[in-house]
Amino acid sequence: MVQEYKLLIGGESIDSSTGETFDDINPATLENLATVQVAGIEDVNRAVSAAEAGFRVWSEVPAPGRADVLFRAARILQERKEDLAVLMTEEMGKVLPEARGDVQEAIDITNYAAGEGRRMFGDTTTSELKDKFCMTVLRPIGVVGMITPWNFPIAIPSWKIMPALIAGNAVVFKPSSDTPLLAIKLVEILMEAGLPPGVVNIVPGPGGCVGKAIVQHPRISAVSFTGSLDTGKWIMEECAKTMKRVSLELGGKNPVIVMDDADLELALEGVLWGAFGTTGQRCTATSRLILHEKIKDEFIRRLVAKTKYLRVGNGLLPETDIGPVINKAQLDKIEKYVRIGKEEGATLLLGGNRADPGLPGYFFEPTIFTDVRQEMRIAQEEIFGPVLSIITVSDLDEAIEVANNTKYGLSSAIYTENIGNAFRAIKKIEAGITYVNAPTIGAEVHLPFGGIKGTGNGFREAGTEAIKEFTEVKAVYIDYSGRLQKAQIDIE
Ligand code: UN1
Repeated sequence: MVQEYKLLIGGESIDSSTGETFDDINPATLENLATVQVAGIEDVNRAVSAAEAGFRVWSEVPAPGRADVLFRAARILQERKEDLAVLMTEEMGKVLPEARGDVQEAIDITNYAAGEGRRMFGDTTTSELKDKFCMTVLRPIGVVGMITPWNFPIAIPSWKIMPALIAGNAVVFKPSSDTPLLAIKLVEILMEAGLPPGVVNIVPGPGGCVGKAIVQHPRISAVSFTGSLDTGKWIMEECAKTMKRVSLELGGKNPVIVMDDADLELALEGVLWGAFGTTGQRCTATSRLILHEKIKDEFIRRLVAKTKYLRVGNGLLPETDIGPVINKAQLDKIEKYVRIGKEEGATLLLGGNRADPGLPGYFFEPTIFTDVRQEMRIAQEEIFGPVLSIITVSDLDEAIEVANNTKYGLSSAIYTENIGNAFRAIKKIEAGITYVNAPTIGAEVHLPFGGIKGTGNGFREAGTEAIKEFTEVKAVYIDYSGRLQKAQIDIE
């Protein structure tokens, strides 16, 4: 018997108004893990009302008290890490060690955000007038809408929810329909840790209905979204109509530059992990390899040899390196890009086909194209699968020019043993993240995460920046002179 999950609104599991459900499918085995009720517009309204009630209670809890709830939640996440990781591999497909990493990232951001409960500093500063005190304080925004993807089923919701909570906000949360279970487990853990009812509410369902209702809701004050550039643009336009704050994280076309002075073995390991880890389904995945011409032939030969050893299969098996892609639509999209790459004249060096590990799920071979020119679609568009495009350059300036020739700007990396090259890349690459001698994936939770150009709209997640994402700053002036003092006029 497959379990049916209801909506979580006002601290209770309640039936949706639509009477519809969707299946939660294991992408490796195509087994149905659960059915989940689909929320409707009426349910989003109910969730917003519950969140408003939750906000009134939660925003009055002193921040260190809010932190206690988060610290407890982090402990429960830690206790259930293995169970959650196994469930994640079943629900989303990533290999078990990576699923453990995803849960660990949630634990880390929960602890980090909880720590902010005793920080969340404002500034004190001087005044141009006598006996006047000036400072800033942070206030919560109110009810925040969150729309999250499937590729980090617990880490990305945690990046958004935990900082929002420590700052005193309430949440209406639409998880990806590919990974609703991990989202539900996360919110259940928060409630078990003592989160008052209504502070986080879950409304699963399609973006076109539930996501839209969140984005357009007049009583939601901010939206935080991770997903595609097109959807992000639409959300930003819609949020303008109700003057919502919106923070966007919209993917990338992340380059790694390998210079002729690089430690090639180190670079090989980094490229393999960056391109094919998580089956290439990270916003930060390495999708363009920019190779210095002097080491090109040798590097490609060694890369192809190593990639051939990667085993595609069920992420629960210890021998698997690459799990399935998330669903049929994604598999079709990857196939389409392989076709496009061939038509554009790139050379398919390896892979390019569906893989068959003896399971009915959605598997694709690790795929490498070379002779890629920077204007080709496979060098410009986000594929979100195990496909790597190699572009050859003759020096660092050209490498940086190629790296920057994209509408995105999330992650980037350079492999070099030359400190000058490293610093020039740090200075010139247009991206929110640059790694030196490390792959494009692997951001840590206490640093800001996000990007420029088509990747985002200026906000950053994680780190202290996350507090800015979910707070309003107020300037406070306290005049204790006992008389009217006019700024800009009564100055001495
Ligand atoms: C994402 O792919 O959207 O830096 C997030 C990384 C992970 C997070 C990726 N810590 O690759």
